[in-house]
Amino acid sequence: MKDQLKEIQERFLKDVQSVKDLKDLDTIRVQFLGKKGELTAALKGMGKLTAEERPKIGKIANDVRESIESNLTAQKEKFERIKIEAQLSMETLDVSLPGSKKDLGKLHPLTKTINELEDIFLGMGFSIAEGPDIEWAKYNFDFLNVPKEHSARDLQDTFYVADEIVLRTQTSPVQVRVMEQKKPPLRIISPGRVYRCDEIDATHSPVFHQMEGLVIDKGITMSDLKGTLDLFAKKLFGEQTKTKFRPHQFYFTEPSAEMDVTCFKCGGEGCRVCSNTGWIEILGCGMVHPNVLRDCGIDPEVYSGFAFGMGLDRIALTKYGINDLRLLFENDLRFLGQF
Ligand code: 2NM
Repeated sequence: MKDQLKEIQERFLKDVQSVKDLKDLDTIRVQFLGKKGELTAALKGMGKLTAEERPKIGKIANDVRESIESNLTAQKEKFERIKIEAQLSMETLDVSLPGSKKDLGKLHPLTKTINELEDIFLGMGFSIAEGPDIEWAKYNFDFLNVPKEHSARDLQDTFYVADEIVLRTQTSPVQVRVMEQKKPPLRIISPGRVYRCDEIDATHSPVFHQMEGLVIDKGITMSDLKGTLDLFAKKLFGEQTKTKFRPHQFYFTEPSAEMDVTCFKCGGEGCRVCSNTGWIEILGCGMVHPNVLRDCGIDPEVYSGFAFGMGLDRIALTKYGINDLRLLFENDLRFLGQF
């Protein structure tokens, strides 16, 4: 029986050499140590031994079992290490390889323009006011001193949603709403989308963007208007920029003017950007009409104010040297990615 045990141990040592992986190893474990394994089968013969032989053979059997078990454990650790090493070498990161490029998002030139103008006016103490795109006709026209017979109110020029409801044609109704709700002093700008019945071409779109501004306090004069807007022009186009105010007419302001700035490209010499005039028209402005103040609940005997409005799309086109308004709305990333 002693020989039988030795033979099992030797055969195990020989067989285990051909084991190639953890699965083979488990098969061989079951074959030698399992319930129906070779060692178990051999030990069944123990009953036939004499009392003298039994402890000796028992010890040998235990030694054989322990030697097989420790061998199996060592093999198991070896195969697990090999597996991990193979995995590590496969998953090695080569930091010298070029990375995979990600496309970064960019701000739309119009958004950049709006942000820049907002920053300038926030820096001068203005706050931003917003209101609905779908607006009461009375806020869009009546409160702004636009007479009933004015052509701007026509179906030809304005999108009507219902009888007395329009898509706002300017952002002035936002300012009317603020004047109604808040007491002066007021210093606000209202950027936003506006709508007019226009055919689309290089300079027109039925949807475009405006920013209007309003300042109301005791003792506000045309000099405040000119000083504020001249400073704005210098911040937007550079210190060297000069401004020029030409008389104009709006229903909601009196007197009214349009402001031109010297061309930021040629400095006034005349070039493609300014159509050889040396000047670029930027905005309309004026002193808020007493009728507008009164209708909005502000006493024109106590308060006065100035207002202005500008087309953001046109300013974006000028600033970024774009020659067609439609490019701003077509969302072609090959175009928008350039700015
Ligand atoms: C412009 C030109 C001149 C203007 C007037 C007002 C209000 F509400 F105070 F009457 N808001 N915006 C205004 C004045 C707008 O846009 C070319």
